[in-house]
Amino acid sequence: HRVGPTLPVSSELAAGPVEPPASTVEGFIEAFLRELNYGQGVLLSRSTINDQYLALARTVREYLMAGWLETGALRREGDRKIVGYLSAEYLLGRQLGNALLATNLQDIAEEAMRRCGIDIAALRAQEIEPGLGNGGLGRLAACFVDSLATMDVPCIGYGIRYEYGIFRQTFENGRQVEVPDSWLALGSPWEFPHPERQVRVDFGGHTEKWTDDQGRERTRWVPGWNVLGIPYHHMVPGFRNGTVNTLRLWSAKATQAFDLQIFNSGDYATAVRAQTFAENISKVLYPEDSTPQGKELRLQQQYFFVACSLHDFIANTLPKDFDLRQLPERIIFQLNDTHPVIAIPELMRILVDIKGFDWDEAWDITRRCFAYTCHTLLPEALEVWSVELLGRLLPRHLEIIYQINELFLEEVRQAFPGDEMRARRMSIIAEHPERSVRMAYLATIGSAKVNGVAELQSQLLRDKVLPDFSEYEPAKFTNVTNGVTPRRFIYLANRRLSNLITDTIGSEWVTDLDRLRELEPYADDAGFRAEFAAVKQANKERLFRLLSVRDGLELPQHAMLDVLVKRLHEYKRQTLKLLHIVSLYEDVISGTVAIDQVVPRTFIFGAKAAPGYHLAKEIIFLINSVAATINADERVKGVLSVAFPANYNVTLAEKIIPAADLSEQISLAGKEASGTGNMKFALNGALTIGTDDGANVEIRQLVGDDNFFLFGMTEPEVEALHARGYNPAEYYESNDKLQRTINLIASGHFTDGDRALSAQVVDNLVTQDPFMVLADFQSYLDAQARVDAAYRDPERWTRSAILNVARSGFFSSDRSMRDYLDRIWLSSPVE
Ligand code: B1N
Repeated sequence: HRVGPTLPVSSELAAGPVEPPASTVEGFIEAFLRELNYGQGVLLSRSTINDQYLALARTVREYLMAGWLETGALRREGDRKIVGYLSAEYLLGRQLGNALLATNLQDIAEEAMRRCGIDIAALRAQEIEPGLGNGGLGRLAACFVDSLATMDVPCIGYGIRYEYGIFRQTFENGRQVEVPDSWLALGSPWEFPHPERQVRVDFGGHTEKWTDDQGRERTRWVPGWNVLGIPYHHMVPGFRNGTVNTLRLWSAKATQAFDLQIFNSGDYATAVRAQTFAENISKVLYPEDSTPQGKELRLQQQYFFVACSLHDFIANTLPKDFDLRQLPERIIFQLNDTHPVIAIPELMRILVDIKGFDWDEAWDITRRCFAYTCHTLLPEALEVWSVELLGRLLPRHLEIIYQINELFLEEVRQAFPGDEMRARRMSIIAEHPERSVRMAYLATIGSAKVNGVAELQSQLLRDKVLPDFSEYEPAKFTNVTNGVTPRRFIYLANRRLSNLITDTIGSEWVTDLDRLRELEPYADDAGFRAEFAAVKQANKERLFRLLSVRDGLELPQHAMLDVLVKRLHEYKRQTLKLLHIVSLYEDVISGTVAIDQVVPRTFIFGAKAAPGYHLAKEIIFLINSVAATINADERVKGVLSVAFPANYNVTLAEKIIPAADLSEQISLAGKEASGTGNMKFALNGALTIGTDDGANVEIRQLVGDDNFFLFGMTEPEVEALHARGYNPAEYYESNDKLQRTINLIASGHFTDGDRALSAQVVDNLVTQDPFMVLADFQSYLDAQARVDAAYRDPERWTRSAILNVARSGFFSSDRSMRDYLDRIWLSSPVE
């Protein structure tokens, strides 16, 4: 079971400091102490937890090193097509546990640490997760690179090494306060900087025409300023297969030009400010999930990492004499939403301006090198860049975009003579409210394939977001439903369930998740159900211990755990959950329902709001206010509890999800592109209460209606209601329970009598309610009543939970990767 594959580079590879076949506890201790003494420079007796964590991390990564070097050599020497995953976000989560899992060193490392007098759990807890993403989109990228390594598919993940990832959320008096995330502060043992492989990236300036020696008119870009990109490499280990792919994250550094200014200008302070300006590019992750702000620095980030990545691939990864006409046979750049779409004009610039290709040939190559994934349905989430900004920052790219547009619209006019409206609709350039570039259109025109991330969204993408384009090139459009990695989200996060599954059906499921089907018959086995329920209970107790230490929360041990964790956004409707909680509470305190008739529930929220999203922050405050009031009210003590632990992130998700009984997936139909939390919950044996939205649709189809609590309007019903004219006040007026619920909130009951503190959320619901919370309220309550009834029958509930696990194997990101390979990466491009 050696970790490395067969050694093509063995002649170059020194004997490992830890020989994997000799992976023994003694060997591990020796390697660990060597790292501690000679790497970290401390004696065990003097070492801090951080010293020990760093030494352990460096020990584990040594076991991956041979595989990494070999995988790299194989990729460079071979001629297999490589996936270049271009993503502005990677929400990786902690690395230590995953590296131990990939190398199968968990038990050895634990025992080795024990013999050194160290609790490995404390070292795990020392790691600050790299939070280089906002939510689902960034986590998806991390799951995808995990699956590609596990499937031994050549992949380089390209992204940005933000110095500060997603902010750390704290609460002060119930209000969100953002703290910078200094994830690098204590040292980061998982990254390998390569300053010698720096890449120069240009910005600004102007363009010029010139004539080459063949008499052809050419254009060159005369940039105004530049920065350097320094690559930091991360290992992406496959699951015990010896493959270790690479994640290459770029960090911005000022160039010599800035240093020279320091000497020449005499204005030292200005020159240093200029340097800071350059290095700002990779300073911080923009914390907006789904709503781009159109900020100049963000466009700089996008071009910065894309320019570095294309250069890196063409100049450093391909052989020196590579014929670029063959580029589409060697690379497919997958565009993770529109954030990296400036790569399309960048490749055109490289081919035409630098390599001297004719436009048509360059365009033919370019279109076959890119594929575009759209992750949204919200119109406000579609990125546009003002022509003014783009022209100032990237003048040559703007010219190229205009040229692409002109030629494309010529084609459209030929295909639809006289249909000028259509040509205008399909133009990459929007004229209103200001002249700007529609990045989703550029992505669609410049890619071989376009995909959505769940069946419903892919259909709506074709019908509503890009209808003219799907009519024009129907074969270009496809779907790949999202998935999640079973390694992190089952094996690592839920060891108890993993052991139960492996004891029952063997261990193949870890890399072949459809095998979970074999659990189906055990749903009817009372003994298995008891073991399954015991796993769930143990996971709850583990979570409660954590929340007690981490957040000072004391929660009842035996209530239904009802969980809503995801970014705070109106369309995700955290307020609908809040209305449900308040209605249950109101039933009790008004004497409508006796307390012993209430199914005990503990509600868990986890959500970060974008710092500038005012209403989202008001909703957070209201959730905290309701939580404080309900938790302090003796009338519902032990029956209704609300917990909102701060700073929901991957690490906390790994503890919460395995403990959940009920998964809340309650977005307004037609708004959530896919969701991926929904899949993680189902795979960990939670039942879903959800709308017909995103991947919920597919979850319900697979697990069956009996094992899923469906509620709410369908997408066509939502559309119809919009068309009729939605008036939330009608629902408020006509539904007594809704009225009492909202009135209790509006009365100031949860805000120390201060009505103003809940007014913004309440007014918005009653007068605007853009995501139709009130329209779905009754249906949601009815479904929650069905949840209660089901939960009252523990055998029935556990049976459903087991069937959720057994039937959710489809949602492995390994399956997503197979679909990308079949439908996009290895399929012949559309004509
Ligand atoms: O991408 C996830 C989906 O499962 C979610 O449904 C979807 O909301 C999410 C701009 C986004 N879409 N768009 C973003 C993130 C950051 C940003 O700056 C947009 N995130 C999603 C994975 O497919």
